[in-house]
Parts: sequence; C-alpha cells; structure tokens
Amino acid sequence: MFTRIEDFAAEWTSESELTASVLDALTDESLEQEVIEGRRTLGQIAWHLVRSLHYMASLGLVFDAPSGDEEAPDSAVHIASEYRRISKDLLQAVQAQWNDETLRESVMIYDEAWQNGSSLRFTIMHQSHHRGQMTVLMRQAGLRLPDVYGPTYDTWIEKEMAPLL
Ligand code: NI
Repeated sequence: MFTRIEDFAAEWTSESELTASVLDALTDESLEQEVIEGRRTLGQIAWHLVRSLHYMASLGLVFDAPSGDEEAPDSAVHIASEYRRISKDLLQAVQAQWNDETLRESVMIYDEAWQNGSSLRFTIMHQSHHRGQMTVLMRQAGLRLPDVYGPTYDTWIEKEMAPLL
C-alpha cells in the first residue's frame, strides 16, 4: 500500500516506462499470437492492460478513458501510444486530485473496503502480471524482448556472456 503520493509517482514512472518499452516491441502481426488455440491473444492482453488503467475512475479519479472499445485494435503503434497517454493521465490525476490523506481513505470494491493506497499498489501489480504474460507470448511470436527487471537471453548473448539457465 502506498502512503505517499510521491512514492507512487516515482514507482509508476519507472513501471510505466518498462511497460511502454514492452509495448513498443510489439508488431501488428504478433498481436494475433494466442495463449492457446481459441483463447486470448497477445493483442487482447495488451489492450486489456491499457484499458484496465481506467478502472481507477471508479475510485473517483477523473481522467479520459481509452479511445475505442473493448475489441483490441490491430495496430501495435496505437496500443503503445494510447498506453503512453493514459498512463501519463493517470499519474497526473493522482497527483492533482488526491493527496497523502486520500490514500488512507477506503472505497468499496466488490463488497470489500479498499484503501486508495492499496488500489494504487494493485494497479502496479496487475500491470506487471499482464506484462509478464505478454513477454512469454512475444517470445513465442519471435519478437526481440526488451530487458524488464534483468537481461534477456539476447542481451546475454550480445554481451558475449553465457546465458543463465
Ligand atoms: Ni487483468
């Protein structure tokens, strides 16, 4: 749970840069990569990640919803640019509309009282969860992955180091 807006802002800034770097590595063709036949595609997971940020509006924050509907766009560039917009707007809304006291206030979500500071933590964890799903599908789609929390296989090879098992 976050108790200071400043701490969330710092963490959100670095986490959203990581997410943007993953989304930037997508190609239009790769969006069709499925988890398994008939299930979610890479494009659908990426679009869910982008759209889900707007759930923060149900906690009282006012910022623009993502453009388009629930159906995933077929443009990787559009998904990445829409992410950049909404992740910036989310941070600005938190900084302008909430303060450290607001983070301790609770809102009922699915019959449970959630402190706003915990909801912000959940937002980051939910994003990391889907970003992790995406990197597996991106590898299966033959894409080059950016480093997220550590070097990828390709980075080790480029540095002429033995990849970890
Ligand atoms: Ni989700």
